[in-house]
Amino acid sequence: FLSHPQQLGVVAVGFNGGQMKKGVEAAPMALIEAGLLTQLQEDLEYEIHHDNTVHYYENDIPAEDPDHRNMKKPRAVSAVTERLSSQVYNYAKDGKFVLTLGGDHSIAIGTISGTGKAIRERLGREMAVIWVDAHADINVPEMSPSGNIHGMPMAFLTRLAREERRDIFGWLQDEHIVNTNKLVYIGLRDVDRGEKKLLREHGIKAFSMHDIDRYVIFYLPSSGYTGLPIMVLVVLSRWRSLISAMTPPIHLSFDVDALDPQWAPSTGTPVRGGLTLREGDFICECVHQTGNLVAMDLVEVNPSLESVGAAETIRAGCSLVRSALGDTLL
Ligand code: EXY
Ligand code: MN
Ligand code: MN
Ligand code: MN
Repeated sequence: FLSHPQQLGVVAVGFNGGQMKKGVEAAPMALIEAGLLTQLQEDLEYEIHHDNTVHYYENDIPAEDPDHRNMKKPRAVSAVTERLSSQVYNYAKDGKFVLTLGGDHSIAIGTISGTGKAIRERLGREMAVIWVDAHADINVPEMSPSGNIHGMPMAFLTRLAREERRDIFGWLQDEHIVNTNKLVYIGLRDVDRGEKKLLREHGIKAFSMHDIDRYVIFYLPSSGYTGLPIMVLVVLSRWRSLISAMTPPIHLSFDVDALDPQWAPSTGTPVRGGLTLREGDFICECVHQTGNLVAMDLVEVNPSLESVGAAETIRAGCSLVRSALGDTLL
């Protein structure tokens, strides 16, 4: 039993520069106004540390930011994620769980580098990343079809992409980096050709929608749907005490577009054929139950797209976060 409340550091990141659509910067405020932090505090009894600010990082964004190696707004994304990395690090180094509300997915360069560094220092361990997304976001700049950096964060975080210039991700050091054998994808269904090649060459684990369908069908009880998509996580949660010593600390990076547009229509790059909200929540619950979750990002909610679906998308986002923070049982 926990005798003291769990400490939760919250970072609200109103950043949209990793892609071209306006509106994703409004997500943190929308999620907070929907009551997310109140729910975490009152229902789940977290002690919340938050500066009551949505960060837009205006002072970090350079006036001149020409494309570099096919990347759009490289200096802006680099400067914002560098700042965010130390914000996240400052919470994680004290052992707080870090919840980051984005923003587009480029911000994961900041969040994951920050927790990765803190976990190395505090526990002497390499952290694992569970990346739940329709997309792999592992394009090396030169092979990106769009030049949008939200499609590249895992490339920089694993060093499959590298850049020496300090103002364009050259600030990423060894202590920030994620080992490709500590990365697992869930929900993939829109992966570029070059990305598929990288996943194969580096043996990166991925549960595509095909795998989710296969496990669900395989475990579908005769009386209706309960959903057991992620066998590995279920196994981990069953033998938690046995395995948790072997399981690394986990950073969960959840892109709301992993959900089917039916549940999360208000997002910049929706792809049909995705997770149901229940499957998304179930993944989050299982990750929570490992006992090893140290941080979560929720990204790519864009309340200005698909106005009818915005409230629904925000509610889905709140539900995913609550699930990851332990809102499982009665
Ligand atoms: N793979 C495509 C690209 O790199 O342009 C699409 C990326 C969309 C990324 C969204 C946030 O997950
Ligand atoms: Mn993404
Ligand atoms: Mn995505
Ligand atoms: Mn718990």
